[in-house]
Amino acid sequence: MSNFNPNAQASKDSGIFGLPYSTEEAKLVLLPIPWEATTSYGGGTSLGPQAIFHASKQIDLFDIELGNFFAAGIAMLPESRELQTWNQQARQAALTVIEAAGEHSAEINQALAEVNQYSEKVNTFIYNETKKLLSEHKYVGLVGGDHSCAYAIIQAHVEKYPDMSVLHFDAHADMRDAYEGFEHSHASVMYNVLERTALKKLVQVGIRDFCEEELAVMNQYPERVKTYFDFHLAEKKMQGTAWAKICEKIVANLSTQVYISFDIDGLDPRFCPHTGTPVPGGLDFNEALYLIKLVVKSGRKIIGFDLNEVSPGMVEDVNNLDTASEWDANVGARLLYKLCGWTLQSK
Ligand SMILES: [Mn+2]
Repeated sequence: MSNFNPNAQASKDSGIFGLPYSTEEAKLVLLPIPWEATTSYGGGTSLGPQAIFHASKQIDLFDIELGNFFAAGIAMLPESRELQTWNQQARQAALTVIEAAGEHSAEINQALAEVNQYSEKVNTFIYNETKKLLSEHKYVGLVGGDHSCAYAIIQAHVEKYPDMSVLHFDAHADMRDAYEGFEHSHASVMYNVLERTALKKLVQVGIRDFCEEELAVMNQYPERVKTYFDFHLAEKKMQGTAWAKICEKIVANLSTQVYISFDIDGLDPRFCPHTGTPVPGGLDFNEALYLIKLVVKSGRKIIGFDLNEVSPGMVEDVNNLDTASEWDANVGARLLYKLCGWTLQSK
């Protein structure tokens, strides 16, 4: 590590972002979760962590806003083989359920129960890993995988930081109760957070795809949930309200400790064309970064985060991505780097 030159090209055996730190040395540890059992539309997000790791090596470490923050140490844990196996097995069972399209038989119910059991196992894995790292005074960032992975890391953080808020970037409200019968569907993650954790405040940004039932859930908790719908944000901007002013209002909802749950599809789909459920509209890359920066500039502390639903598309080998596929991971890696930076910079 003493010979590490941040301006040189990343070496082959380097860690995430080309950094030399071990998990023990790192102040911020990234937890890769290759999980997408309940993905309902486009697949591939279980390859997200590997693709982001691969793409992260091309990033210039110096950051004009954040300086050389990486010196605090950032490392990504290796992917769990066990998780990879669970993902494949649960995915097979989930396809049986999804293809049945709401029909029920003993076989389908059995498959559904199997998926739900695997989801519980994944949640337990994420919860235990997060608890362990938090007890070692590390910051934890989860790299998904589908958005269902966020549930257990949020739960672990709420236990440590009972007054924290969640800032949630997404195209979808994720307020469905057991979507397609899956208790831990990617489309249910914030429903589960509200129903099963003691989180006091959820602030959603960029939401533009949801059903009436989901809106009812959001309205059920007027004090706990504040949603900034994408159409409304876009309208404000078209009418001449500065994004900076809008961000000030959004940030004012947050308590002093902030956890960020970032579904990449909250961005305009041109930044994530292969993500599972893209929706037109959404935030510009720099708008999202400005909002995150303002959280810190307002004196708040980012205490953890997840980045989900980055997908290189259905590729066989993430070490041989074509340019079109690498784009999603490239954006994901750069967003991840900024999330790490603002987390390490905020006091
Ligand atoms: Mn989501």
